[in-house]
Amino acid sequence: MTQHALITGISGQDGAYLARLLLDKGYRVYGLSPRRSGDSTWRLRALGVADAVELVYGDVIDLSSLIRALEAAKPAEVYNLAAQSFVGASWTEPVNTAQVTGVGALNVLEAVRIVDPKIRFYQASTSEMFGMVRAARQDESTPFYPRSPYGVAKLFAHWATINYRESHGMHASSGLLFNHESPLRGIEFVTRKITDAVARIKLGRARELRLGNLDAKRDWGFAGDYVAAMWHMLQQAVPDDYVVATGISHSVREFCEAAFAHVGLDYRDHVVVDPKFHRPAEVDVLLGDSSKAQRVLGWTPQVQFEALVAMMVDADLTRVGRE
Ligand code: GDR
Repeated sequence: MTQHALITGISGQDGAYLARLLLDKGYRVYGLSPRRSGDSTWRLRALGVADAVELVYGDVIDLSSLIRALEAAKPAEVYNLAAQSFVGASWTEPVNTAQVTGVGALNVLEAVRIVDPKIRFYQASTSEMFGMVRAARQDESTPFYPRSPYGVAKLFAHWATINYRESHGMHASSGLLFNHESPLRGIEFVTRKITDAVARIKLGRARELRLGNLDAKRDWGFAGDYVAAMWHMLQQAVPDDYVVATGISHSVREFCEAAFAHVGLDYRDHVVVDPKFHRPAEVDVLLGDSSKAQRVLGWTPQVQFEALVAMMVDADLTRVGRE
């Protein structure tokens, strides 16, 4: 029998990679689609899966729409990837972030409990919950200290997931994913902002790149690798929480250095620090320990930092070149 899966946030970077992975495994894939204007399927098209995915109407802030979507899709697995996911924007829209990123996850859990509590559930938790880090390397036992309205909302969703597991016996798991990037990353995130600018500068369409804190360090992996960890979590006999990371961190400055160097440029000639991009509270450094995911799920990251930077710069050179 064909397994059905429902992905919320299917129009995002992870939604597209996860849809492709599940389709390759023979799933019938449904994507929750809120009725908003704008092209929401370009990432699915980029991966060649737009026609294979069935979109069902629903919005994570509307419980009744979720119940209807679950009744229509009849999934065995639900992946909750929907969120207001840009940390920087969460200070200007904290209430919307709390509703979509926090209460939205609770709505999906509640819809699953009402429609069929045997449906397996995945919650997209995040390294942002570690915030002002309490340990040099963060693993599943590291205490949380979120530093943004986004991190606070994600923490609510994370504990709601654990609470539904413990209260209702649901197969609900959380992936504490560290930053994961790809050519499908939104332009508002620092890695894509950099690689897009590198392409524009290289091709003579721009001269400078304005950034905020160059000293922030992140543990950057490849989104295509990380969605496999999500799937593995839902194949386990028991639900649990897992850190997913590469175990290596680099500064924003190092990302700039590598991206500009890839096209023979020196980032110091083009990057300008602009206080406008500084955040009211910063997460200075994140470094994940994914030993548990490696041991239990058999998951390991495949794409290393340098290859990731090169992949993103090359994709943007092609994209900007076509414009
Ligand atoms: P992050 O990603 O906040 O870690 O969350 P982002 O790429 O936005 O920022 C990373 C770091 O770069 C610094 N920075 C800038 N960031 C942006 N966006 N724009 C700039 O101009 C700039 N200059 C410096 C930031 O201050 C920060 O320290 C991402 C999101 O995908 C979350 O949804 C996800 O949960 C986490 O990763 C894991």
